[in-house]
Amino acid sequence: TPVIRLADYAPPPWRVTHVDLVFDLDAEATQVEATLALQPDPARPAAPLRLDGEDLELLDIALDGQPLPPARYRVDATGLTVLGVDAPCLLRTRVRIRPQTNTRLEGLYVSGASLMTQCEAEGFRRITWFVDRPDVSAVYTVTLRADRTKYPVLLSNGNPAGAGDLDDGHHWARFVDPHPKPCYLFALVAGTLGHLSAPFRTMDGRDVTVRVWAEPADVPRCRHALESTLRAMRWDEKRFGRAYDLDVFDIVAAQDFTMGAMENKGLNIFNARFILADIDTATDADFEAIESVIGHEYFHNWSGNRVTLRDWFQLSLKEGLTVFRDQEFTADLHSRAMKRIDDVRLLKSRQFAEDAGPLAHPVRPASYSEINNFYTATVYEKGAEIIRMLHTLLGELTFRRALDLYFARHDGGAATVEDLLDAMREASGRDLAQFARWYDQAGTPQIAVTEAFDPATGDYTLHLAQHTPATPDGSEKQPLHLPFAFALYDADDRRIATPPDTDAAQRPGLVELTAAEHTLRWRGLAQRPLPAFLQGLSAPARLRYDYAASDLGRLLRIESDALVRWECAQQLVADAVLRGEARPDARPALIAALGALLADTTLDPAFVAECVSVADVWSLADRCDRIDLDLLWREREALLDDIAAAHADLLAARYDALSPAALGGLAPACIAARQLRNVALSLLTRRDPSARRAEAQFAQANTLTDRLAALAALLRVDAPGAAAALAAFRTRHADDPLTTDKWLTLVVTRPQPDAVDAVRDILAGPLWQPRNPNRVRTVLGHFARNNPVAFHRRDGAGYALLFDWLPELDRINPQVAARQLTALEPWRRLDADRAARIEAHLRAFAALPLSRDSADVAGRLLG
Ligand code: B3K
Ligand code: ZN
Repeated sequence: TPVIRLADYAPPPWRVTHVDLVFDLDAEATQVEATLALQPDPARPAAPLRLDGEDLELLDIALDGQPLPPARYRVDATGLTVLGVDAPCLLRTRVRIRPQTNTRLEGLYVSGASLMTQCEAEGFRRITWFVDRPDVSAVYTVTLRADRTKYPVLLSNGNPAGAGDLDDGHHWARFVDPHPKPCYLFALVAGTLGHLSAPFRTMDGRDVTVRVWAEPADVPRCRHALESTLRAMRWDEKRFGRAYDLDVFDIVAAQDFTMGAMENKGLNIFNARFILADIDTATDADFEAIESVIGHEYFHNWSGNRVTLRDWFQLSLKEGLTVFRDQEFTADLHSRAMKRIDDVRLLKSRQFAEDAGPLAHPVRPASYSEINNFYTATVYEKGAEIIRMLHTLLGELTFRRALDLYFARHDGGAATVEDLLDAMREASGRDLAQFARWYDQAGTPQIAVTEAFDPATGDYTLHLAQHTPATPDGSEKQPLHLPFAFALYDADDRRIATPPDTDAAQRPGLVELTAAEHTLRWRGLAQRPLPAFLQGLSAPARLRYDYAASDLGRLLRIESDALVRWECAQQLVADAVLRGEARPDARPALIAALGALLADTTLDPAFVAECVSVADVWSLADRCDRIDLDLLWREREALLDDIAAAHADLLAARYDALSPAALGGLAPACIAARQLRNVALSLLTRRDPSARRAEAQFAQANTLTDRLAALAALLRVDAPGAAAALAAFRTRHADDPLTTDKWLTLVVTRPQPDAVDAVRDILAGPLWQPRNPNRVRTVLGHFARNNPVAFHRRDGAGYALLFDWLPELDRINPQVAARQLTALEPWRRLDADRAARIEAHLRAFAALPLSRDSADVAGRLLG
């Protein structure tokens, strides 16, 4: 397959400036008439006119109003070439496309009774011939025509510009989008949909109608999404000075959607799971995720749409920046400390692992064969960390000025990472040349800290050495420019304010590392201080510093930064599980620290819950060169048993005391209470084979959060009431696909080897819907990622289930299939037996005729 390289970028030889689209919509066969105003690049007048197009059936074609004879054009599998044109012209094509058979869910497809589109990254070429690249922006006029009964609601980007009836039961609606946009932001929706709406007046006085659309039965569950949208619109005005720019803003829920959501201009289309919520069908985490994804897609209106990308290599320019913006949105509205812990957990469990494995790539990759495989934790989450470091280096005010400059300068244009860094440099006067390496160098830097203390002189030195391990691209690693936050505590737990002597640039509590090594030196300290590093995770780096267990316990008590406190708990857990013999004091220190946290009712229960939740096996495995899965699982289970035993009374007391709040509604205090109470329940149930508490909670639960937590606890210990509870849950929610996915998740992640049989039964039954991405992610994705005991069963029965389905899934939806493969990322570090089984499957799979998506991932996994 051809490899596309960043170094080969060239501007488009032809541009489209205006687009007029007329759709005759029908699930079976839709006709698309496209009139494109085309302009050659004056610098390259002789370049052939080549348009991208896939799976299009040509009906007719005309140039400047004249039918084009066959000798003047050529159609092949990837596009259309028009011969003999070298001046601005109008090209009109009419094609037939088939939404019903479009199982890839790229381009125009059917979900339920609706028609809808997904064009990013390269789906528009499955709708009509076009210059399908992000640096070609055009103004669109779109006319939709469809059967009025089947498709009463018609939506597209921009402002409504007329609607009416046609003969024979059809109707039409027209939309004009005044903002030039690349075709990946095109969208249309046609269906029988209901909506909730609210008015919004922007800070510059524009009246906007905001609407959230869903299938009629689901409309009551759109309230939270609508309110989240209004919050996001207001917040972006306040925090970033960004206002909305159309008269309508529509968001549509789709049950069949390959990703989470899509920021199409003025018409966001969402996976229904990031829209639909009520207290009975969505968990507390779902509510928060919905608000965050709504924010994310809305924030793209500036970071992505008004300023878009020059090419797909710049993907993180919109994604990293927009993730940073959505993280700040949640942090400003809720608990900043808890949000950071959540984000760092995701970064470390997904992105650090990706950066350390066969799929590692720079935030801005140098090449790709399938761009859809680069919507990764690295591009998104590490990309957001890069923006966060810029925010740290520049400070809020300068950072905001830099972003204002970036938006003003590139509004309506297609930008690069350099453009963003230039704005940051100009607004701050800082040299960011070395900082730019973050975009092009793969791998997570490690910062090894060693210390020396001389009691005679009170001299204390910290030696900081950064090193980025090798990645599959074999590139040589350079030192990175990174903000390194730190604190020293004296014997009375007070922070030492004296700045160190160092050659590194510094400000209070932070040094900027630029060289491979730096030394920080203090003089005349009374005792060896206790250091804390990387507060708030000031850089996406791994810290190597050999803390004594007692110091971790102390830091967990005294440190002001919640993230570092949480990291101390994580380190104690890792030491107890992975280095139990070398570190016999880690376990008692952890248990004591957790006891102190559980006993302290002045702390945010959500924070205590985060500290008491023991990291999953993959997060622990991330710290190991070789992964002994069986040992990891056993040791982790033993630790959980020890914690449960040591704190049985405390956990029960907290459980009971938190119950009134936990049974309240959706207020933050109630959510936090449920979080800690459910961690307590899970531990308490380990010691109570009859699982009475879990059964009672299941029966009394008035939230999905509590019902699911109780059910999970019952299943984990195979409690006598587990089967009945599982059946009751199923009956209660049988009609709703999203809640059915929750139920299936519990079934496929039940940590018992015979969960394989349950997965096999599901795959043979009516709940298995391989064309629905959510269902595939639920059944195979959760099984492969979150059930190490069953999926990685020694006899290979788990792997066989995945690979039985992958070839078919790849024919249905390549993006979804390729994504499932990434669950095998750590395979080479597993024991020889497991690795050999997986390798055999991977090789057999890679030998099949595959999509570009799956061939690419399988190839890179095999290295
Ligand atoms: N930009 C979309 C993702 C599109 C994925 C294409 N395979 C959602 C987002 O990040 O906002
Ligand atoms: Zn995004």
